[in-house]
Amino acid sequence: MLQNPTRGTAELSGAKRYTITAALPYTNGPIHIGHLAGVYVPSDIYSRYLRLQGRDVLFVCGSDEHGVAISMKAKKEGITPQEVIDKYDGIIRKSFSDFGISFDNYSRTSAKVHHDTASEFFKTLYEKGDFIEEVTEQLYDAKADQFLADRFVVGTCPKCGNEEAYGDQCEKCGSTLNATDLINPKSTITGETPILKSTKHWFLPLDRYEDFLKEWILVGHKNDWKPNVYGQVKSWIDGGLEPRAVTRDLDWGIDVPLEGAEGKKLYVWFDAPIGYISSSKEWAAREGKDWEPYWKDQDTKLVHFIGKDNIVFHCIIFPAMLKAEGSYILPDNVPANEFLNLEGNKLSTSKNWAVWLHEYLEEFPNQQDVLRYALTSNAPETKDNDFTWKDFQARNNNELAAIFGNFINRVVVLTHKYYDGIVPSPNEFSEVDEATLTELKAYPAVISSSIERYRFREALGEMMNVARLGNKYLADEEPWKMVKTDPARVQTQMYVALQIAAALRVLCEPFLPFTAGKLVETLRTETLQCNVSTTKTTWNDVATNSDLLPSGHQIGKGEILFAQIDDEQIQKQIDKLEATKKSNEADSFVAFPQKELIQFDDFAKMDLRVGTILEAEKMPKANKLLILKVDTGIDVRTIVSGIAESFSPEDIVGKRVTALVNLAPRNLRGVESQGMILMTNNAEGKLVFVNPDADCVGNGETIN
Ligand code: B3M
Ligand code: ZN
Repeated sequence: MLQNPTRGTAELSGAKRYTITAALPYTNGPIHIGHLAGVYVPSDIYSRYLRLQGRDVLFVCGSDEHGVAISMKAKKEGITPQEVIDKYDGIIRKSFSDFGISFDNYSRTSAKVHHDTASEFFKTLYEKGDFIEEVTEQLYDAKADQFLADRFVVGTCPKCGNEEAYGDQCEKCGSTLNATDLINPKSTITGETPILKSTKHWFLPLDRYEDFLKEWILVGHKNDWKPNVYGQVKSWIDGGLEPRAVTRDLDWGIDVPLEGAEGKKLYVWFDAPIGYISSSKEWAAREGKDWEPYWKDQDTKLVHFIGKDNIVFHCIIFPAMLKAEGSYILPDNVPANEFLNLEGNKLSTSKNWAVWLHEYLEEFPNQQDVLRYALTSNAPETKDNDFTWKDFQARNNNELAAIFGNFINRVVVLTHKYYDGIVPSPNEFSEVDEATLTELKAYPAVISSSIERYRFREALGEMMNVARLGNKYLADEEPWKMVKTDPARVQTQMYVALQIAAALRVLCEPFLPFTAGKLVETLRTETLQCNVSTTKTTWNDVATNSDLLPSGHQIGKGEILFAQIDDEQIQKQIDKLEATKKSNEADSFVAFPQKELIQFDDFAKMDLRVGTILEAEKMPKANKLLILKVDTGIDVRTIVSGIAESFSPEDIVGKRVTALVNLAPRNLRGVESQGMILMTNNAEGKLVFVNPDADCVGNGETIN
């Protein structure tokens, strides 16, 4: 709750316009909650908020359709890269639009405008002499007849020891790498160890930008960039920067626009960030605007929303490219988020450990705002966080429904009950009324202050405090108790409560746009003239206008904003993940390689008998061993078997087994074991008995 209304001193920057970018998703799979929480919801909150402030905003994104991630997916699915990008570009676009991510433009890097823009950019740098052209030895897969760049090669990161680092980056420590830096590299195409082969490439000499980067980031942004971002960048700069190849020997991507570079493509991380610029150009062409001020005017504030694995590209490589080109502005901030986990494990597209947005909407139709809310409340702003279905349920039931929905519902129902839905005229305000309205007016600045410092969880909490303020006001005032005895007082109370509802409709919009839309209908605020220049109430109207819903205004009936989510719905999602976990465990089982050949005589030496387990008990002080009494058909003997972690004694008494009876006896913890029970692993990797009771019985011929 607002303790100190003066803390809402948002230092609004003096920018004339804002260019906001959200990381371009690779079109090699659909979008999941990690993407939404890390990048798209925060950037959307920020953009919507600025628009409500009346600022000039350009919010762009697009599909990242080049790079090895796409080629690999195409190989895996047996389709062309073009088919891959068309499929996922469609799915991703739909998810963004379904979740209300309010891009001004969503482009694709396969678009002509992007190929042209990226080629031009490269040529400009080339002509200015900003590249080093060099023949070097690069990793090459002789079997696949291909150079191994980026995700085509994995190996051990020389910086942190992660064994699954890619040829261009270690996702664990965030370092950028050259493929030849990897220890123990392996081709992801064939599994082969690569050889070295000479090839010509163009390198961006990052070392030449060290001084500029130090001055610009380490000095200039020491206090306003998030500590996680600043810290990472500082450690790379302090560690020394090296030239980075910006071209590749690949067959999918943008052609290197130079003579003598046939067959070579631009490195995906060279072209992808330029995608922000080409998306802006596409927008400008459609809207009849000029894109250049959004990228070149010093009065523009450029903000990149990304996940932490993209920091180096947005804080070092892209700025160095922009600086080299010379006519562009640099990002004012790069508020990268940490990662979101799911039920305690890392989100993973390949392991299907994810909540996919398109699947979520099948299970929770029209409940986009619930997910947006749950993800923002728990956003990984300063550290990795965990999404759990139980938390999601609690956020909906105990917060959205119990606080926000409950307040709006009470106000709307009572207004209809007492006044047929017409906002009553207030009488004299009490001290409580005055204090409540004053507190309400302070909230826009409080929430602004959090949003402008990229603290979206905090901002969301303050927005919910407005609903709490409303609930508390109604609970303390209890208009329902005095409506008969003091109707004049109730008019004032309901008027105050309606002002809080109208403020919420504006203040919730960045976070809960669908709910805001419903409130526009319920409160019919679009019919009001609160601000001279617009028919829509803006952010600042909440702070300055005492009469957001004037007396005499007719409101609508409304609907329940947030339905309860019951245990059964949640259990279904938990079960689904449990099933994924089981299937992953089965898939990750790797069969032992075959042992070396033996001769028939070796095999014939074994005396195998079908036996029955008569008794079984645990070996004292041994976790793995069971002592079995086995009837082998020739005698009853003791066999010690290392199966105690997979079977309990009571489950196996009476079981028929295959026993090797002529194995030399061995003493195991003081018990003589006279043979061995045959066991093996089934397809799921579980230990099973070699079962003599097969359904299929042979025809009696001897095998020889
Ligand atoms: N596609 C990486 C990613 O999805 C990349 C972002 C590009 S932003 C210019 O993590
Ligand atoms: Zn690493």
